[in-house]
Amino acid sequence: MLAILKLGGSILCDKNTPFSVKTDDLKRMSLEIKKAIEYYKNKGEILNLIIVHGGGSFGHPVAKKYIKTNENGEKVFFNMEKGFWDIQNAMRKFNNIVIEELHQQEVPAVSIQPSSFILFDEKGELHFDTYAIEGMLKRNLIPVIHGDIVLKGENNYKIFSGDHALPYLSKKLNPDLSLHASDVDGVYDLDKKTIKKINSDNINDVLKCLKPSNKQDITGGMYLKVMECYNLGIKTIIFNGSKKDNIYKSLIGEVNGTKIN
Ligand code: IP8
Repeated sequence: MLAILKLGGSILCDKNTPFSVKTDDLKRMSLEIKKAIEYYKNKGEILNLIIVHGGGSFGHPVAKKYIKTNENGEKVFFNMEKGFWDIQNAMRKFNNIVIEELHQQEVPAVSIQPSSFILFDEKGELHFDTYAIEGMLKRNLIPVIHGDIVLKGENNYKIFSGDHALPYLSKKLNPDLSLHASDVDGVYDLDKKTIKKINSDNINDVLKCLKPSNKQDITGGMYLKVMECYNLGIKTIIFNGSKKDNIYKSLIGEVNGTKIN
């Protein structure tokens, strides 16, 4: 059983306060992950798991300091001799906190730092070698990869979002479960009801309901989540990871939310 689970930054952090972790929630989610590992073990199966987490109140506020709007109205990075490390460092700290808590619950998590080996080429194509990740999975380690700053093209930079990582890994590794834990019940329609399914029949209507990300985030919020998966043809579910037991339920294939396929 292979699952890829993205823990959105908003369920791990208070986005209004830089460098704040919701420690009780992180503990609960780690316990639920442990419980899912035990569930499969009791059935004589192994849960191979990749965890992806967002930038939360670490990556976003720090990256914002190094982005400005140029004379053509485009958002560009500046002062990256300092900024690359600043963003990398903030995400390393956050990733350490997440992994330490997983280890408190005896989840064998290990770190994957995107800024060291992932990049976008000039055309925006992602270059992401998963050989080490696959080797870790074979050894029953749980790679924990995160949103980060990465290189782009000849001399640019780009934010690599957890919402790039999940669809990319899902396309490449074809998991049994591809899971997006967010702080809402799924994708809402204009009446705030959860849309059960997104597919080619309703994608145009859904697009009218998608709002850009909240003001603290520099990446694309629900729009990026839906479109990255939809465009790559990934079957995934967006669900509320803030609700008790939902992380566990998602890992055993029993959570409610919005299914994309
Ligand atoms: O929260 C953003 O990752 P995301 C990462 O998954 C940084 O979009 C460094 C802001």
